[in-house]
Amino acid sequence: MRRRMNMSRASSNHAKTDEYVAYDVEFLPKTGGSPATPRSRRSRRSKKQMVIPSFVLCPIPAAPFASWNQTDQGTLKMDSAKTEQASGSDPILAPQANEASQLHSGPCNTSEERCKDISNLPREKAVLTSAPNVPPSITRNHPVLLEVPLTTSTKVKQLTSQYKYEQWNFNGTVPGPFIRARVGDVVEISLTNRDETGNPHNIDCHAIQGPGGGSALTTAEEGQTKTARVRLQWPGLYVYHCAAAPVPVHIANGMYGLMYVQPAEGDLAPVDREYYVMQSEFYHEAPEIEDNGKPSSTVEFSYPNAIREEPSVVVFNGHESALTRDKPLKASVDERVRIFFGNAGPNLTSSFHVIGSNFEKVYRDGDVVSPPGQFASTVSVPPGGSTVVDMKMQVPGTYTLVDHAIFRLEKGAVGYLNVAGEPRTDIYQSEEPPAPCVGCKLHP
Ligand SMILES: [Cu+2]
Repeated sequence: MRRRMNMSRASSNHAKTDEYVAYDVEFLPKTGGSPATPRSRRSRRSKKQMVIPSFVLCPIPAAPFASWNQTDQGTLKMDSAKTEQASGSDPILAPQANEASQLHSGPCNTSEERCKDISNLPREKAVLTSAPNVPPSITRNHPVLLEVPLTTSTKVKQLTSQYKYEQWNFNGTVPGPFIRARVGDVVEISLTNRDETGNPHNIDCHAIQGPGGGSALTTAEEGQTKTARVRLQWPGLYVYHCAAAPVPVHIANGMYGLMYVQPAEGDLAPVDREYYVMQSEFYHEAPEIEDNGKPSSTVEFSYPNAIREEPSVVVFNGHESALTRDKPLKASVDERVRIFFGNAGPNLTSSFHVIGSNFEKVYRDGDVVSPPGQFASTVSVPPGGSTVVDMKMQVPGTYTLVDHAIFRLEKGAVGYLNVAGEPRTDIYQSEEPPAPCVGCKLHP
């Protein structure tokens, strides 16, 4: 079943009808089933019926490259025949003069000329890494057209030691790939939707300036590829996520990742190791009882639990054992470790802490321009937010990544950083050998 809904009629706040375009309500299932898990194969088997409130529909106007003029009534009206030239930018954060000349090699007064200008940039393929790995620092001193191919699909993964869950993903992983770029780059995002359940997907990146953060340009139906070019103007660590309707469901199912935009000049000081860690929650129903009378090993998304903000699972890097059994972080004594940390939420604020260490530097909110905080122990990271922390590892052993809202440990929010090296009895000693408590998840 395919229905179109005019958003101006969907909300009483939108009095006029011609300022908003029609939207496909693609999440509605073809043949009954749960609207909260659109066109999911598992959802079609579910007996539960859920209703999505109208506020989760995506209110993002289309055609963001066109001009939008304010009417006498104060609403926005699209004028596709006109575009405006970019206004002046901050000389500290923007590309330097020689780089700017590469971006704008001549008069650039129309959209067509600006596009031509972008196409003159040298092309480069982005190095994309899956968590916990981070692409190497960018050393070039000029902007490029940076190719970022993204593919969306679904995959049933072992979410906890008990349950599997069908995650929705970018490039086959949750979280999606770490994207590293540089201020001045024009990122060419090509989003190919290979989700066989029929859901549309897109990308809203918090580094992107423009309506919807790129989502209106990249919404791709099953089998489609959508391409957008976006100029990165400001440095920082930014969350990206899918923003196809219903947005909360796409995020809750795993569609998010991080983009780090290096400053054009003066990137963060080099460290020995850089890691990518992303916290998120999953909301699932109790397992259904199979025909054999046993509970299913696969659980399904729970809209009621999500709207009550009561997650079943809180994890780092997409599943319970991502940073414990599967791939603990590693370092050696005297090394500096940097963690690019993101919180996808969708609901909980993280109190990120590494037990036994201390953040020698903390770039709060992913702000790498302001002076960092120093020697902080716990940093608050909201949903959709990020932070960068640097640690100097001094004593060998296992350090534990947690959300210091510590009961979340029982929901899976734990990761390990194993540090090798010689003991440092000058700063950490006892006459007794270390004796971690039995069964402790925090101090293995
Ligand atoms: Cu999506």
